[in-house]
Amino acid sequence: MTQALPPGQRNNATFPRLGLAQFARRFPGNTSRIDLDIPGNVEHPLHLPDALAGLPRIGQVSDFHCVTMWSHRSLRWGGVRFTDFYQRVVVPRAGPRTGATLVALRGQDGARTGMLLTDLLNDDVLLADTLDGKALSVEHEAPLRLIAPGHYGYKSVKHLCRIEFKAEDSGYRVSGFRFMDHPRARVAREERRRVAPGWLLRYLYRPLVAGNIARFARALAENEAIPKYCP
Ligand SMILES: Nc1nc2c(c(=O)[nH]1)N[C@H]1C(S)=C(S)[C@@H](COP(=O)(O)O)O[C@H]1N2
Ligand SMILES: [Mo]
Repeated sequence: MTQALPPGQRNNATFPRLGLAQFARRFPGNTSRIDLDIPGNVEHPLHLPDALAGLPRIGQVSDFHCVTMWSHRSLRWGGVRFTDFYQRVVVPRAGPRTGATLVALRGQDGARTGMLLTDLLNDDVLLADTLDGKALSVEHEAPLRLIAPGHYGYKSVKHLCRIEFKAEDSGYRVSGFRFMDHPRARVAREERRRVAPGWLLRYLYRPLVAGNIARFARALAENEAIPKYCP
């Protein structure tokens, strides 16, 4: 659902490609088939080719909030609710062990973060494979991304390829510095990072955004200029 802008956020007319600088030039190797690995604290680790096949699909309009202060409103995603994927695939087939309530997420570009299972089971958290009715592009997330609208954008892992279940006290590795990842990162509470109050970080991020957006756009344009040979 589209709502008023949360604290500290500003409206951004476009939806730029973005992330930590080290991911600007990393692109997913597989953009056609949705393959997911489900390892960790489960009875049966799974490798799922075509992981969303047969699951109920939904469309959702939601706002996207990057921790560096910009928000883009009313994105039209399509995909499968994480909670449906969890109840219909993970529980019966992987069998998460008692206490596996932390989830480490990984993208094909190597990006990593984690979320609490209870946050992932919110109704508005999606495994999204379409935007505006079209298959996801390399620009934004192909072939699959997480969408967690109530959490800062760095939880919405692009090119999602691994969902690992862990015990809550075991922690997870993050991209970049640990202090830059908040375990929950709820937008409404301005949980931008693990340290420092969210409002203080506003002044740190604001000057960095334009340069980072330009870096990601340049990397994408250069990647698109490379001829791709199909066997
Ligand atoms: N795999 C991966 N996921 C990622 C990132 C990334 O660099 N790699 N960046 C995160 C950040 S900081 C943001 S704001 C959003 C940006 O998504 P977009 O490029 O589709 O706008 O993706 C998030 N998920
Ligand atoms: Mo971000």
